[in-house]
Amino acid sequence: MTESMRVERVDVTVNVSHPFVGDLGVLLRSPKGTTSFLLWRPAAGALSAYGSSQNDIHFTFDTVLDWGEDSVGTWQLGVSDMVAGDTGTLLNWTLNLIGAPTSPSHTFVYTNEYGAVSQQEQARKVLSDPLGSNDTINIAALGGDCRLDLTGATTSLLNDAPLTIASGTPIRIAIGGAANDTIIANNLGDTLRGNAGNDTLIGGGGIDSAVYAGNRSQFAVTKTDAGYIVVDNTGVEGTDTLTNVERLIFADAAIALDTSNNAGQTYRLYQAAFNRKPDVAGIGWQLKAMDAGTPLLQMAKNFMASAEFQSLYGANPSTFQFVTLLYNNVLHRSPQQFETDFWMNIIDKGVPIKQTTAEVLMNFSESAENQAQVVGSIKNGIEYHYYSGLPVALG
Ligand SMILES: [Ca+2]
Ligand SMILES: [Ca+2]
Repeated sequence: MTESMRVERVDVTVNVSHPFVGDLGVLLRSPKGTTSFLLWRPAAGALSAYGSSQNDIHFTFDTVLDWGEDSVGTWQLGVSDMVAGDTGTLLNWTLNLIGAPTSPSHTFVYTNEYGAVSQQEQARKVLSDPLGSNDTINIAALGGDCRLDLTGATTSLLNDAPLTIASGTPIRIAIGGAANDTIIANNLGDTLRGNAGNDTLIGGGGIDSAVYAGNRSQFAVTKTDAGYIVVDNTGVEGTDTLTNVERLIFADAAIALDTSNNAGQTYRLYQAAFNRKPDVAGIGWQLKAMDAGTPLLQMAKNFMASAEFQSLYGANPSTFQFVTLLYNNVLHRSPQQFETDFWMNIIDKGVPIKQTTAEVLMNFSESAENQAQVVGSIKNGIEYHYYSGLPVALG
């Protein structure tokens, strides 16, 4: 299922030919993993060990166990025959999802009037949007120092007026004001824009980005023990202090700071698979997929299927050739005999453990030897092309 909706009820029509349905169980598994038992050995129980002797099932079941789940992903139907003897066939089945459109995103804009208005209308002092998604809070019009705690753990301040952002409000984008702001991200992976002033941007879980209006060349980025200091040399966007922020997005370039995690792994895999530095467009695309949850192993498989990989390794190399080329291309040396023997045993014989060639490529990529070769190139961040929009996983 590729279309997104918030599921309320699921109707499943099943058409099974079987001479003894009392043997059968039918269950549905949602993309999130919820299992609904639609049918379980009908009429079997205290009165009958065998269950119903009726023929065939052609019936529409419904379940509400998936209420509130997103529809996107693979829905699986399982039919099991728990008694030997009679056999049957699943002729066909259909799935009908009943629900509501996925919750919309909202933008909450605050101005300098908030203080006076919230004094008169107490309800305005709480920002809550439990049914929203990918919300934005925009305080760009505010002139005083502000504090935004997107987690809701502490009180936010708009100029001097308190605002509580209710825990669970799904803000993904926070836009600061003209003065010195503190913005604390939630765990959704947020985009934080401090705007003018000396801002403190504190990341949370997920991939957090700090966004600047100016070009990369006008900023000085310095690593500290706690994070990074980003100074706008033109003065327009101030001197910002960043903690736990993984990405810097300037008008003309983006820099990934997470060299120990997604960005570093993606860079190393490029270097390992293709024996070259990644191009900014290519790594930007792969990084977006990885941020969306594409596993490194899947990325290794995708890289191995590419024409560029096959031009380096041949379309169908022997295991010996493959391992030798890995040493040449990734580690830039010739393997010793014991090293080729070690990997050939793993790939061909499963000794001491079985690994596929993609797993071996991934292991070379993440090996201490490759990390040491690559660290000099990435320690100050990795430039990539920023593709806008929320991340999408690659299969
Ligand atoms: Ca600011
Ligand atoms: Ca700033």
